[in-house]
Amino acid sequence: MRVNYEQSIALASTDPLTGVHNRRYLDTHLDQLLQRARANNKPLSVAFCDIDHFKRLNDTHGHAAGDEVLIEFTRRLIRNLRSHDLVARIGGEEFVVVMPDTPPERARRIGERLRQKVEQEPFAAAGCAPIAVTISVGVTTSRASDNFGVDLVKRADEAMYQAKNSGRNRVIIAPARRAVAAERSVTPQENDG
Ligand code: GH3
Ligand code: MG
Ligand code: MG
Repeated sequence: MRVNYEQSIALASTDPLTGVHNRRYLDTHLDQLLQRARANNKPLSVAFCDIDHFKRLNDTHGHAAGDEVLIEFTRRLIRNLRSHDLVARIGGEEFVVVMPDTPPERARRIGERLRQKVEQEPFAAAGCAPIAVTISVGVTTSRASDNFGVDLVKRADEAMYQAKNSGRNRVIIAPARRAVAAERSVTPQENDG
């Protein structure tokens, strides 16, 4: 009975197509990862990856080929990440990678490596010629002002959207902070003086 219970928990938190975590798993674990990072005074980074023109890929090669691309893409993600990084499929062709103990520059390099690993080698799908695939990636690192894990995901998503707008197949780092927030952050020091 215990095994069945654990199996059903695992199923409820796993994406059936790719075998990585699903959005529900991410939602229930990300806050904890952020709190732990904070308690240990370590940076937590998030990469939001979205496959470029995936609808067109489906239209051109068929939905089954699209599924194969999703599976192979997940393999490449996992192969190029550490075992304690968290990978979740949160939408059709949208994946979130959570990287504990990862400062901004390393997060950028990892995002760039993932982008290259997708672009460099075309994807195989049954009955299709090799398929060229690219991804757009948004990257961010935890800040003192982040209260919830979703704050990081939202910022990484916005950076990913910038990557789409600036031509796709690229990695964009979320800007340091908004101008208004920057102004506010100097106010207490001015008051101190
Ligand atoms: P962009 O470059 O702006 O990201 O464009 P896009 O076409 O990748 O994005 P859009 O959101 O327009 O399309 C996503 C497509 O993903 C549409 C949907 O049919 C497809 N999709 C969603 N889930 C699955 C799935 O499980 N399998 C397959 N094969 N396709 C899926
Ligand atoms: Mg897409
Ligand atoms: Mg998308």
